[in-house]
Amino acid sequence: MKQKHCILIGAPVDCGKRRKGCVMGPDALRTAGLAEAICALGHTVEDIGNLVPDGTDTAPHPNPNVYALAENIGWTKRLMQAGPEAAAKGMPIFMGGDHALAAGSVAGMAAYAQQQNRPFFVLWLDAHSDIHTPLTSDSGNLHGTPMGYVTGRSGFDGYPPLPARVDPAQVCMIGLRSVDGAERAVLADGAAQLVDMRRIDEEGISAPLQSFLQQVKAANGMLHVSLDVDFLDPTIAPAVGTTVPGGATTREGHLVMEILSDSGLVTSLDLVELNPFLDERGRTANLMVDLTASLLGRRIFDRPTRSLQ
Ligand code: 6HN
Ligand code: MN
Ligand code: MN
Ligand code: MN
Repeated sequence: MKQKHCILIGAPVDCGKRRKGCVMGPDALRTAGLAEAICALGHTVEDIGNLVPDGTDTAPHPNPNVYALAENIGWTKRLMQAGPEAAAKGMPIFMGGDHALAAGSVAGMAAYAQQQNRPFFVLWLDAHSDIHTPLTSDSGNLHGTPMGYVTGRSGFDGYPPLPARVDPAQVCMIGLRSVDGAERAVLADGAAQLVDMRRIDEEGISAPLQSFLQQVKAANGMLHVSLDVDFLDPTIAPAVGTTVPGGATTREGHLVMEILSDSGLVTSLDLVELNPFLDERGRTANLMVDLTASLLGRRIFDRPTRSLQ
């Protein structure tokens, strides 16, 4: 594949939910050898270190369950700025940190695509749709809201205005198996492409992904991939606070990444929700690194093998 310059952005966001540990995510990905794995594929890597959130004050929120609103807004502002800066130099890889970081990473990359006059697409690999607003979230955990923010839902008072709204028709979510009632209600308009685990079981993971990528390619779009650890089955990826049984297998995960790699369409990536405190001897961190390597061109064989006729 074409050589890339990858910019690793440490985003130790741990305020998107109450259970602590994602603060260690960027360092676990470093320890698992993310930069080395990317370099071994012939790309160049620049690790800009860990960012800190902007300072923000907020008034009390009408939903009393909302957790750490000011810190979440501060991270959103910081990452919204960091993404386009990195994108001007190479391919941003946001090392989370929990999924609240995607409010900033996705909004920033959408703004960058708009500057480039290119349509913007998001592939959301997750057990969850994360399309709540702070008002509809029962848990009050804002890692359940980044999709709501970037698609322009109301209820994000105090957040920075969106420079470019993400069109739900340009979003594909794969791996869904835990979607709350209020989320089903917004997704019911059918705009976003929703690939739940049943569909993956029945049709395979390749066909729905390929059809989404056709859409990206035809539009000459930029594509942001947001990979939540809980997209994967908890038996292979235990290091996440929101495990849901029945997730993607090791091969389904790699196949998605290999197909993305072949497409050459991915322009930015989130690696989120890794909680190293919950890991077993680094296996989840290692798997996230291996999946990133597949996305960046690692192959079992150089050319696809074909079965004998
Ligand atoms: N994640 N829907 C649940 C909630 O609390 O709103 C779970 C959110 C999970 C968030 O996957 O990043
Ligand atoms: Mn998520
Ligand atoms: Mn999730
Ligand atoms: Mn399955």
